[in-house]
Amino acid sequence: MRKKKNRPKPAAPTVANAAGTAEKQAREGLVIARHGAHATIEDKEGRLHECITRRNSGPIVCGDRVLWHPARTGYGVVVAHLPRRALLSRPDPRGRPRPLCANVDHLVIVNAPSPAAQPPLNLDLLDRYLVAAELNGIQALILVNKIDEADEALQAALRAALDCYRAMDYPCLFTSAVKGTGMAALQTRLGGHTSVLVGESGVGKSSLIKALLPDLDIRVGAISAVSGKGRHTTTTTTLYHLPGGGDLIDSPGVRDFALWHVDAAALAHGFRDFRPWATQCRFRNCRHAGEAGCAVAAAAAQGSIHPRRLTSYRRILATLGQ
Ligand SMILES: Nc1nc2c(ncn2[C@@H]2O[C@H](COP(=O)(O)OP(=O)(O)OP(=O)(O)O)[C@@H](O)[C@H]2O)c(=O)[nH]1
Ligand SMILES: [Mg+2]
Ligand SMILES: [Zn+2]
Repeated sequence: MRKKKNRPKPAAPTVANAAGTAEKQAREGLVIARHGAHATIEDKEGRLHECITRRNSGPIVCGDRVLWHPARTGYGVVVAHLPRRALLSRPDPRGRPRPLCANVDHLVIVNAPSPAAQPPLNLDLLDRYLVAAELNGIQALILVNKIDEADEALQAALRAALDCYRAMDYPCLFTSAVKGTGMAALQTRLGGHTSVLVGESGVGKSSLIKALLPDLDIRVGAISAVSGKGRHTTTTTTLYHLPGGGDLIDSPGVRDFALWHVDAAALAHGFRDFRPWATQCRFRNCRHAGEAGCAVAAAAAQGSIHPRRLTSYRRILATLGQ
């Protein structure tokens, strides 16, 4: 109660979706997890509260700053979310866009080596996440986990596959969540920001969180206790505070990440390596899909753009609007 007095009241115009005047007494909180119509809210003192979300509050997602009312008994109520820096969405199993998390600065795209594949990484999925990061103004970090499972030759192949991304100034990290390799470098990268781990199921996102958070079990236990859900947090997108500063969001793995609501021009803009060339195409509305005088295709032909990136772009382009 002592701190309540000092807490600045949110000014009405900054409150998105605020309904009615009851919001005046509302407190500010952070959405730690969202599950169905419920959300786990962390208050300013770090205590967790299980809340229901109002229908008219709009989508409330992990990482949202919200206004909420504590409960006299039972559940608290989330009444509105505060303005967001970024809202990251991805399709649900039926292909409908679903907001995943808000206010993230970094998208950590986690991959694991696939020794039998050529290249030994899921670069198509990586390219799609990179476009999402570019279009949302979020920084991307490319992470290859399970490096302990890769022999020398495979590690060389992984480095080669990522060469063109490093040349585009995307940071690339190799880690082993089980052996601890690269974890200090990862911690340094994540400090002071809010980041979200994305990638296919089983690449080790939750294991990375466990490696970074020594007291994770206590935290998971606390979240489970208020939400009444089990300990398998990977079905629910959940935010964790890192001991060295910064927040890290764990999300359930998905096999695919489709880009929708994006047109050809936006998609091309999401390919950072195309930008110096895309303005030099003969036609201003060039889709870089085989048109005459395409400077992007010419750059790919002479090696200034990695040919695989153009193939990847065209593959995504063919799926837009589907
Ligand atoms: N060898 C090795 N195994 C790992 C590493 N990281 C994770 N694993 C194993 O990979 C399996 C999947 O790890 P999770 O952390 O659950 O993967 P996830 O990405 O969270 O998966 P979803 O929650 O389904 O999206 C587990 O059996 C882990 O022990 C690693 O660095 N090296
Ligand atoms: Mg997981
Ligand atoms: Zn072009």
